[in-house]
Amino acid sequence: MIGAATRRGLLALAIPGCATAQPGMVTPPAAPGGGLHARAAAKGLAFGAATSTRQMAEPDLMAAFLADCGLLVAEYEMKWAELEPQPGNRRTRRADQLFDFARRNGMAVRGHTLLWHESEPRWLSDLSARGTAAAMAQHVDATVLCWRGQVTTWDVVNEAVAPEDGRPDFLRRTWLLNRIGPDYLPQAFHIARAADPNARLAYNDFGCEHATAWSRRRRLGVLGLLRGLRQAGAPVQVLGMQAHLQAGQPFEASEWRAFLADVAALGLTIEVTELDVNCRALPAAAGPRDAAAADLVRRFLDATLEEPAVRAVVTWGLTDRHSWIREGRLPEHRRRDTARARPLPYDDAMRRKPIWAAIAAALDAAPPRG
Ligand code: 9MR
Repeated sequence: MIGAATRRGLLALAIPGCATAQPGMVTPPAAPGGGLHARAAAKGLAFGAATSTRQMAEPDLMAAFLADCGLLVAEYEMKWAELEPQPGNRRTRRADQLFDFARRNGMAVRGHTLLWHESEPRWLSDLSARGTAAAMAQHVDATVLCWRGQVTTWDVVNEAVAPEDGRPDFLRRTWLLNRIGPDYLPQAFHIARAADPNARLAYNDFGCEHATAWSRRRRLGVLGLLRGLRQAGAPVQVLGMQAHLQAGQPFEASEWRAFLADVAALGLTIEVTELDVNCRALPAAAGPRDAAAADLVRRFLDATLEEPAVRAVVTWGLTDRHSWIREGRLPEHRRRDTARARPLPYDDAMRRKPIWAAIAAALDAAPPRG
């Protein structure tokens, strides 16, 4: 199926769940040595990417997705504000489309994300402390039950650490924390576990990867949170590391490996969940920029995949055409020149970039999992 779909030229193949081919859309030629998921699977790993119902209307993108991904993550469709814009009025149509696509194409689905301060529905702020706790419990329970048996790993809580918020435990001062207290964290894990005994349950966070004082504080916060969850008997099994890498910032393999070993020593597995590269600090010319971004990805993945507890690599999108970095919502993503961000494995025309080759080479070099 993939071989036919990946011939260069107009995409003539109907991809389930996608619009028909449009003139000018090309698909990448089959990769010698296989797609990224095949290379990952050969080592006992999974490879996948975030995508969205919007992206499913682009056949050339979905052909690459089929060729490279064994794991699908919804970029926004499974977040609380999307699922329950009005209290009690749940809508799952868009997320279900992604599940259908994954099922038809034999892909696993990561659940992203049950609780995240940036995706809380607005109506939550009208609730009392008790109402907030009840709404949280209801949301986690209903969402996990809805796709019970269909999600390999759930990001139960996303980005709960923020040392800059000034708490001694480094927890982020979110609505849930302020209303319920730190106990909202173990509660969420227990509710998710009861709703699906077989899904793996993850804590997911960003900003831990670099050899900077900022990252080091974030790592302390994450380790503290994981230890606290374990002490509370919460069923956390996976640490998701987003890996929004920053070109120009130092990366030290030994320091990063020591952190991963600390996490593994807690009995957790690790998944790379949102890999991409912010190249704002790199020159505008695409050639050198892509080479430097790929070098960072290679060094990061080589160090990461040496840790046997690491089980999956997921990129936050597949093509530069669709990336949150291009949206430029964060000041640190905005370039001083007019060059557009190039954070992902494929370029705008769905040609494989050096980042793709770096991921492929790192997967090929990874020690096999037991
Ligand atoms: O990339 C996602 C963007 O399209 C959405 O509008 C946004 C809000 O749902 O979320 C973005 O994804 C975030 C992810 O869920 C958590 N880590 C940071 C990602 C970038 O903001």
